[in-house]
Amino acid sequence: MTIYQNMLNAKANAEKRFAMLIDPDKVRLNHIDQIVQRAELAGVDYFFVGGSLIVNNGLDDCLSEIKKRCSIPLILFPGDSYQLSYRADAILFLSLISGRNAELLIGKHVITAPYLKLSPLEVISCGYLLIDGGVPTTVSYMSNTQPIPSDKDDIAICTALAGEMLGMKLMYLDAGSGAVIPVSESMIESVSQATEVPLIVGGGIDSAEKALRNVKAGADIIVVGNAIEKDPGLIQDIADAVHSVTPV
Ligand code: 1GP
Repeated sequence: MTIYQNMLNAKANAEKRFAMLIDPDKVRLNHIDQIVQRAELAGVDYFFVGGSLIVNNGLDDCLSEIKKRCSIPLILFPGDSYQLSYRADAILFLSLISGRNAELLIGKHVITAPYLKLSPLEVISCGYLLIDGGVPTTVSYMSNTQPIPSDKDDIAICTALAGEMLGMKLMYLDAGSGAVIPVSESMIESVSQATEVPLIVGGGIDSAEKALRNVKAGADIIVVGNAIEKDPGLIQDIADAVHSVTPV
């Protein structure tokens, strides 16, 4: 079964998923054992691997080291077209639809499409909506785009709808890594009600309670990076919270 089909099945069954974000720059290869062990024990559903800016050359090694140790799917979450590797299982083919930077809407995609066509990676198109997280984030600076204001649910709805109509298979509401204000439950609820595709939510989620509120509001996949880098104990708590939502 493809990873995307797994996401669709989960959504159809009202099961929620937890994706742990690994920034290859921040993870130390000698800590990978520990991270993988915790993730497997907790029942983490996916690893998202990538970052808005990767300054070291550790992507391939990071993917190989994780892959050696577990079968949790590895999904590239690339900040740029150089963040590609055959060692992952799938790639979020992100189009930054909240912005008006043509390169990130279609330009980089044209360059990477032939590479992806030849690759074994499962390509999953994803409408990426950057939401104001209260602080200027790396993604906002690097993408040279303005985030959607955090209280403008209607803009998020219309943007996600347009992305879905253009054929994107996932929507990602992201307040950016380390956001002070995570995406509001009201925005999550509005977007999830307006669209059919699985909804990913991330950026600034730092507790099991917030993760739980987000899935209850309609998020299908919760992404957490920063908070679990600081406190790996949260991996289990957040996984339990996300998986505690059972079909009605
Ligand atoms: C960022 O959504 C991810 O793109 C995760 O953000 O690192 O703040 O958890 P955090």
